[in-house]
Amino acid sequence: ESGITRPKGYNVSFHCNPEMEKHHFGMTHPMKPWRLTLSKSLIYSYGMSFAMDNYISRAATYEELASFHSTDYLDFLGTVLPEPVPRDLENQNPDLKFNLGGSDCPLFDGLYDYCSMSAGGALDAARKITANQSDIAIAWGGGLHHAKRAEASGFCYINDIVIAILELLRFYPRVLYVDIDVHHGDGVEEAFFSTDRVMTVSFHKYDPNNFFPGTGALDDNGPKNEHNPGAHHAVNVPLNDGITDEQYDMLFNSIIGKIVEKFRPSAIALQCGADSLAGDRLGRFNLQVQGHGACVEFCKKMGLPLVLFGGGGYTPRNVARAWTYETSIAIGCQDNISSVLPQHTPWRDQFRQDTLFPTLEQILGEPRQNRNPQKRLQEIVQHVSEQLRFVQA
Ligand code: V1P
Ligand code: CA
Ligand code: ZN
Repeated sequence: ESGITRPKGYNVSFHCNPEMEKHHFGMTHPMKPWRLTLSKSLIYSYGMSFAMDNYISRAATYEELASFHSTDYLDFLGTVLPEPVPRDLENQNPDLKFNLGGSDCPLFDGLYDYCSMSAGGALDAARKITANQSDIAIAWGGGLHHAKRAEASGFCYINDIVIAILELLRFYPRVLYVDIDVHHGDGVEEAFFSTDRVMTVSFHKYDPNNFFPGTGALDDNGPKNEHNPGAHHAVNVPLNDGITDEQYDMLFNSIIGKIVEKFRPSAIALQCGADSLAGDRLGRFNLQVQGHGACVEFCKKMGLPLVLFGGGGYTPRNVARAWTYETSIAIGCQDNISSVLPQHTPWRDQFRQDTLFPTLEQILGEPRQNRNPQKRLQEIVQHVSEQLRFVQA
């Protein structure tokens, strides 16, 4: 009835955990796990579950988390209790252990469960890929790219992406990591700084003084000292406010195209942080659902095993639109779904407009000024091309 059919000989798996979505970071915190429920309900309303293998993912085990994280950190994460009084930005605790308990990474009820469920979904997705049972595996509950080996950072406690890529590396010689969250994918970049088996690419808003996390300059390409094989294997695409679909598409296709040609990855891990969309509560770009989705489409066209992760995204209605459209691209039904939201969509009023593709005007009223001159974007492409001369498959 919906016109959504299962693609023949092509498998998409969808990994989620409804328990994860029930956790709360605190009233004023921008990260809302509920956006996953909203996304899923839109995806199901379109009938897409009939065209994928749907899995309730398990929680990752302690041992699985320890494939990347230090046991000191995991032990502390497993025992900390929620704070009686939530902190605000002015009320920072000076003796935070592992950066836990500040305003960015608060201690909330069920924190350890939330983290292990996020990582469990990402790992399940990676394992469906390595078992050759999925061509694309989707884990919208993952994508928490800032977490470090022994430190929480920027709403991220456990780096599910690093854990999933480590799993991919057991089967594939080279993995390409691509990150379209508006923030720099610093945790994933750092985790693979000393290997040439993972190339990391992050597109992000860059302003060392005024935008989190402040890293990811164009010439930060991995430590070049001590014959590090990982040198030149970190690509950073620093951008300014207001970048548009057209510009982003040009950059993405040209950069990822060149990298796939040179690095010859055996699989792609794509972090689809939806805070790069126009109208995001924390983001600064002018991307629309179409432009964000074009990145997923481009990666799919490379014809390699693909894992899709979530990530940031602080205006839930836009997050749900983007991840729904991107799920349809994974299945290959993007041209068959209606741009009008299904009549029976739960929380339909949350979406304000009844379209999957609101215009910039509908999203923002006045679009954000574009501070990305074409000349600068050309320089970025040029820098990456030169960097790739040091990279070989
Ligand atoms: O700017 C900062 C820190 C706090 N200052 C000491 C510097 N933190 C940011 C963190 C953004 C994290 C993004 C995560 C992701 O990449 C992946 C899931 O999307 C921050 C911001 C901001 N506007 O950048 N924290 C908060 N806002 C915040 C606001 C209200 C309550 C708690 C945190
Ligand atoms: Ca990014
Ligand atoms: Zn982000």
